[in-house]
Amino acid sequence: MANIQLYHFPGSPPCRSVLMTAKALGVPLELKPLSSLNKDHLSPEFLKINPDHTTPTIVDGDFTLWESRAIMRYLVGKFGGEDNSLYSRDLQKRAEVDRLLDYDLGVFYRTMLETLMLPLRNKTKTTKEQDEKVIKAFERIDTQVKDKKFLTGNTLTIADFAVVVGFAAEVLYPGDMSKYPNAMAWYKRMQALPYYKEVNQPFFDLVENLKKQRAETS
Ligand SMILES: N[C@@H](CCC(=O)N[C@@H](CS)C(=O)NCC(=O)O)C(=O)O
Repeated sequence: MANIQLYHFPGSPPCRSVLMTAKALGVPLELKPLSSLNKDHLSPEFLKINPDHTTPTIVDGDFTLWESRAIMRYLVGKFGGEDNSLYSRDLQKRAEVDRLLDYDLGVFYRTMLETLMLPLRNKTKTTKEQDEKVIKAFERIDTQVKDKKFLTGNTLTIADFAVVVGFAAEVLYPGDMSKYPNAMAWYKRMQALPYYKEVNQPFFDLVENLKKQRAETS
């Protein structure tokens, strides 16, 4: 059986959550890196695959799927066996994971993107309202992992993968992360996963490059 192909921007947060899911499941993916700089995602070939032109996108034979959270669910469903704690079949456990995935899509990731990542890329300043949002988002995660190893309990789930890729933008946060000790303990646990560094390093390399560029032009 041919490997699933993953179209990705190296370092991209939603691509990293999919890559960590594949690693956790031991599923090899055929990586198809795209360059956002060269606008590969807007090429006629890629638009035929994904008219929304977003990465991550997977191609599994004649089936194509995009949206990172949908891809994570698909991979666990396809390769996770009878019941996999990454996305349990238990209705309530699954509902809790879904709640966090929805919160991440609607609030958390968006806050990290708009308040920490995009200002670095676009060389813009954040508003007071955005600064308040980011504090609330960190507080939310801190409360969520209080007395737990992972976001929904003591087992790792795809919600942890979804949230941690946005949380990693804390490296850009000028405030004091020691105010969120539960969240930071969880983040350390995530960083200790055997595949964490390999998958996430390209993001930190991108951040370093952008910081350098910003320093040179300011
Ligand atoms: N909600 C989507 C977001 C995907 C997304 O916006 N990916 C960015 C890269 S981080 C992208 O492909 N941007 C190019 C574009 O939207 O044209 C997901 O989780 O997969």
